[in-house]
Amino acid sequence: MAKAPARPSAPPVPNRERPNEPAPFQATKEELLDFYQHMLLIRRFEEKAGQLYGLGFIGGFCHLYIGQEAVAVGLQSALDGEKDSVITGYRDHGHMLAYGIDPKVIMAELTGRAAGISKGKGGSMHMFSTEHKFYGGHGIVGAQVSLGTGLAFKHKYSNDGGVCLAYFGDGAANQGQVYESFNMAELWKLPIIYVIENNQYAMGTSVNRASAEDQLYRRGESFRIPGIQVDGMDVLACRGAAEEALAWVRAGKGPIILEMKTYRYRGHSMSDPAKYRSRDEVQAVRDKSDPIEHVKRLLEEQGVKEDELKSVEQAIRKQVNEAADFAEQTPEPEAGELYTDILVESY
Ligand SMILES: Cc1ncc(C[n+]2csc(CCOP(=O)(O)OP(=O)(O)O)c2C)c(N)n1
Ligand SMILES: [Mg+2]
Repeated sequence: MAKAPARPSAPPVPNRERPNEPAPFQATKEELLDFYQHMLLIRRFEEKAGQLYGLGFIGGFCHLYIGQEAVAVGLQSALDGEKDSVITGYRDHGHMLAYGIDPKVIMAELTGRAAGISKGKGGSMHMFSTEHKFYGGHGIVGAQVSLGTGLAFKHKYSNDGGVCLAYFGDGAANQGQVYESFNMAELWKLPIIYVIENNQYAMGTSVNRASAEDQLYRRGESFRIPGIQVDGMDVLACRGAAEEALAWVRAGKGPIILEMKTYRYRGHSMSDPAKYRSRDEVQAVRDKSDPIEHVKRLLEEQGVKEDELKSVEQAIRKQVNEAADFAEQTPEPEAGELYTDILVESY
């Protein structure tokens, strides 16, 4: 067979600028305490939500964020609340709590009450707070990536200086619309941080079984989008990475990917029997890298006494119990609410 003529060699790839390797955030004692409080609030809130689900107070789906607390708390603590927007999937309670939104209105949303943040009509997966520029809460895997790209387009179009933080999972990272969004975002240098919360599983499928390229921070390479892999169990590493990514995007350099290596301790949702991994696997992660224990140790090293940490814990338990009582007692929406907040048009 005749040999194919040699192809002209490809032009050399020009040196492209890379983001700096993020340094861990240097937190003051007050900042560390603040991280600790937010993460512990998410943990206790989610435990309580799990209990209320078991008691039948919460219907439908309920996906808990236990184990992943450092990601939302670390990243969102770096945002400018006046300008920046956030969007995520259905595992969204933690992202709302990280904003400091009242746990009462989040819990009341879970129990489908009129006082809930989406008037009791969204439930666990569809929480919104436009006041905080938090655009959901989405049940369709990967949908938030293209919607988030739209939010970033809006930031750029109206020149408002904002950046969108679009979270999605390791499973969602295999969806087609993610890559259409990447292409457009890089082409138009949109101000967006794509945050892949790699919690190692998409329902019952481990990332290694589902992903040909399991180093997810590299998923933007063919679109020239840089990526950084981050220890998502370390809130200081998360915050440090957020600072670096925000500096990149705010400088007009376009999108960036953060792959947060994390782990979910509970099942995919409350109805997951979790037969695809062993208890030992979960326990080993808890023992070795629990994000809250990590910060607790740092606080102790800074001289914070056990009593002080105990009183933080007590205050949070009280806050969560009050949220649960409120969510059980406050009324359900009026039937007439079925006809509000809906779009009726012909196309
Ligand atoms: C388009 C679409 N396909 C499938 C599903 C069903 N589904 C819900 S969650 C999920 C797994 C997603 O996993 P991942 O992106 O890793 O997020 P995690 O649940 O781990 O946070 C799937 C397949 C869905 N909701 N939407
Ligand atoms: Mg996952």
